[in-house]
Amino acid sequence: MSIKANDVKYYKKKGYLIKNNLIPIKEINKINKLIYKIVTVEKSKKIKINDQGGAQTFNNFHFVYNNNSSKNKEILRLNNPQNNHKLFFNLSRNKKIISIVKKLIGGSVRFHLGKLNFKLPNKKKGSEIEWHQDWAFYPHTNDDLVTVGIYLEDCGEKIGPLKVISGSHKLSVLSHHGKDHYFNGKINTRKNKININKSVTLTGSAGTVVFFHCRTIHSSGLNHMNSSRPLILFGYRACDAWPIIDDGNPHHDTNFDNYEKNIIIGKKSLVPRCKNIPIIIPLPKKKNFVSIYQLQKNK
Ligand SMILES: O=C(O)CCC(=O)C(=O)O
Repeated sequence: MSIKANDVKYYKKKGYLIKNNLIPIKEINKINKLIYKIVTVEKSKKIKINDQGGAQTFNNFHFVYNNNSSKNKEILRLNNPQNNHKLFFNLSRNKKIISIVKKLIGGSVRFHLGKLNFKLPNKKKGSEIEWHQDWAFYPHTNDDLVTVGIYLEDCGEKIGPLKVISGSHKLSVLSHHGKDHYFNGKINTRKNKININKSVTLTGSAGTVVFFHCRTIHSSGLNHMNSSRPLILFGYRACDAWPIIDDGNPHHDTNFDNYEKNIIIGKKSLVPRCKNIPIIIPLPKKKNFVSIYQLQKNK
């Protein structure tokens, strides 16, 4: 399955696209079984977690926690699931997803990032995601980058679904810095006159896949249900979109071979395509920054 010209037009206008039931439920069930296994093993380990689980690097596979109790681990995220399990890796290279991504970002595709987010249950504070643009975290030489969200469970209003501001990818790049001038990974929506009452909630059944532009403003609220909400997020970029900073994902300065290995469609090239778009460098960061969850706690 690919997409039609109308879908591409819609994405270019609105900055997002939803494809219902793109991944068959059989495949989703297998992934959920694997997640259950991984999480059960992790929770049974009685080790004290320091600093939310440590910083992300392109080649690790690690958990991010809401607290550091060894008894009741509140898992917020598994970074780089594709690095350790074939099922996740295959999903990150899923033909249907990649053919859509190819059309949305213009022909070449390089894998950028993978994460499995768990939104904690019962309105537990700590896993809301405030309004932000992914672009603010990882500026590139052009903005042909797309984030892909894969729903592993039915995602209704109460489970803390993704919300987007339609058309916001066309706005200027907004400051994600706090009053103290540190990067805090969120937008002051009032100051920037972003009408969040007009946001679109991206609900969908398990197997639904959402695509959004790296500059689309998005967020997700509290989970009112009594189990964690899993969501896989994969990022892809055009092969000639070169990262300006090392964001802890495959990067040419850190490991060039690995950077090249992540090309899915397209040819190797050392020629970045530079687009005249505004960029704000996501620095300085407060010490011990681990994830968006921690960053956004800063005012
Ligand atoms: O987990 C979510 O609901 C959204 C996550 C998100 O926007 C992010 O990790 O950048």
